[in-house]
Amino acid sequence: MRRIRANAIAILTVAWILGTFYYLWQDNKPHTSPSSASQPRAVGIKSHGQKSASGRLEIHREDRTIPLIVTQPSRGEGQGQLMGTFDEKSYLASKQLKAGEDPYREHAFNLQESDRIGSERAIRDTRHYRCASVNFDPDLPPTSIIITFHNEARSTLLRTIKSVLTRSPPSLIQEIILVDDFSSDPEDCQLLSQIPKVRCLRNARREGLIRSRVRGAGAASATILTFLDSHCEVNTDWLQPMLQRVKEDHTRVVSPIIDVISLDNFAYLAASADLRGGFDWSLHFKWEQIPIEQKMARNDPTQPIRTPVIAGGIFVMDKSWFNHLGQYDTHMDIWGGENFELSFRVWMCGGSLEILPCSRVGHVFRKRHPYDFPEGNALTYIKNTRRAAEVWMDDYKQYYYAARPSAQGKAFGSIADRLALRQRLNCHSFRWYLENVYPELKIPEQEVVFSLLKQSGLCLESYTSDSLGLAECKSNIPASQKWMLIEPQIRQHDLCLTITAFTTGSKVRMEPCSPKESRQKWKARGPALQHVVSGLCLDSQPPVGPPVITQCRPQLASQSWEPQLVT
Ligand code: LR7
Ligand code: MN
Repeated sequence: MRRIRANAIAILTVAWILGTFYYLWQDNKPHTSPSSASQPRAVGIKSHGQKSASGRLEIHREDRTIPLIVTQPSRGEGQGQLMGTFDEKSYLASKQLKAGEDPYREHAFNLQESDRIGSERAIRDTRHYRCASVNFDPDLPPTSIIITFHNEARSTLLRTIKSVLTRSPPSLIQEIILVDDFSSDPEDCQLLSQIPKVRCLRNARREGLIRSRVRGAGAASATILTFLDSHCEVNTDWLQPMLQRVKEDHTRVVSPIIDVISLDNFAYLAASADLRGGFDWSLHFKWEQIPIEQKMARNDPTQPIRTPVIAGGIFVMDKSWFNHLGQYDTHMDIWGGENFELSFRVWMCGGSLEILPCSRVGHVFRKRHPYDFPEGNALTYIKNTRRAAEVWMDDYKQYYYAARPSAQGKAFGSIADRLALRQRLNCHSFRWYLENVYPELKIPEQEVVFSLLKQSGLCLESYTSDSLGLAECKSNIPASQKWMLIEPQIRQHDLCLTITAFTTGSKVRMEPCSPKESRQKWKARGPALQHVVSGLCLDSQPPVGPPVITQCRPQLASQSWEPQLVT
């Protein structure tokens, strides 16, 4: 009897243990990739990090259980092979923080923490669990990784490089090109070239990230370029989804979801998978929710997300497509604006931009720039964004100037070569971009100001499109006497004051407005209205029949047009 009881207890115990294992295995299944099924799990935190409109980082946390996947060096590559003769300890030791030194001072993040956590650590696989079962072509093309930096901390730079080497299939990394943008210590870069595949280019003077990237891209030997900031940490299988999309269509420019590495404690936090890149009219980048219709249509969370703009620092692009589209605007300095210029150009000239949710890369978001801007931060940002607006935004640039009045009158250099590029590539208009790529960007309500155009007590009036002339100013002002003076156009609804030829004596009539029509461009010259291209002025002579354009003599009564606001 006792034996039977003992047996029963033993059987029950075994069944309980098996049951517990089965339960755990079931629970584990949907979250865990086949390669990581044997890895430990732990409680983690899911968070959403984004830069707010004010440029501050906002982190929203939501406690949740997420599998911890310890990402190991790729199979077959030992540490020794990966790092070659590079001596990590001495590289890091020579730049240790001194006792009592402010750990945020030099890099605007907590250097002490970055140094402490080491160059290699376990981070959570922050992808949706379905990403682990997505398949990629076995023959994806290798890529050149380009990292530009100016006075980056050694520990963050090394972590960026090491995570690339340990978390990418080695065959896909052709090389890592470091462009040292004239950092104070040339050894920051030089010593790293002891790591196999790592090359170091040093600028002879400070160029800024835009020209540095162009230099790096020029030196790249792979057919695909991958750009990274110098304080990143790539996550499990980050590279394959991006190479796959670019391999399938070389005009795609793709970005990962950019996870947040805390600038205080260097915790790796998952960003929301429902965000895309957007901006406001002042050309300030912001993360925004995917529009609700698109969100509803997304039944597969591994699908790419179309994005109007990319954040700028982390993306993959075919090298010949990068060259074909004109690389970057190399007249942009130091930092800022190049992501808009590239994004507008890619969309408007035949490509597309996507964020791939199955690719995750962590980035240390900071609240201030830790480096100097030789021309000043504000002026540089204005110069760069003004160039982007002037080349790509057509008449919509007026909203940029309205949102950033300080940009008016600031020098931005010649844009002739970029305009020629746009012409040569036969790119779409900015209006096309707004209608097809970013219809959610609200066009500001135009403050319509009407004005009378008075001459010797009479008012300019349009009767029909062909018939204009001076008439008695009516107290109950008719639409035919109200003019909108929106430089360079003189409008009535969608009709514009248009010259019929460029020679003196040519008649003036009303024609449908078109932003490109040079016959409709006017500017004020004293009391006169001068046609920009011909240089001739609006003249009410002959008094009968439509006005004409004649040699400018603003002192003539027949060329004097006094605007009077209609209130
Ligand atoms: O003079 C310089 N030379 C450089 O090489 C100044 C900077 N740099 C390097 C710098 O070391 C870093 O590697 O350029 C890179 C970007 O500079 P950060 O990290 O100081 O700026 P950021 O993270 O705010 O930059 C974001 O916006 C920039 C606009 O010009 C670039 O597009 C950055 O690449 C971009 N970073 C990202 O998109 C990562 C995600 C952040 C967001 C949003
Ligand atoms: Mn950065």
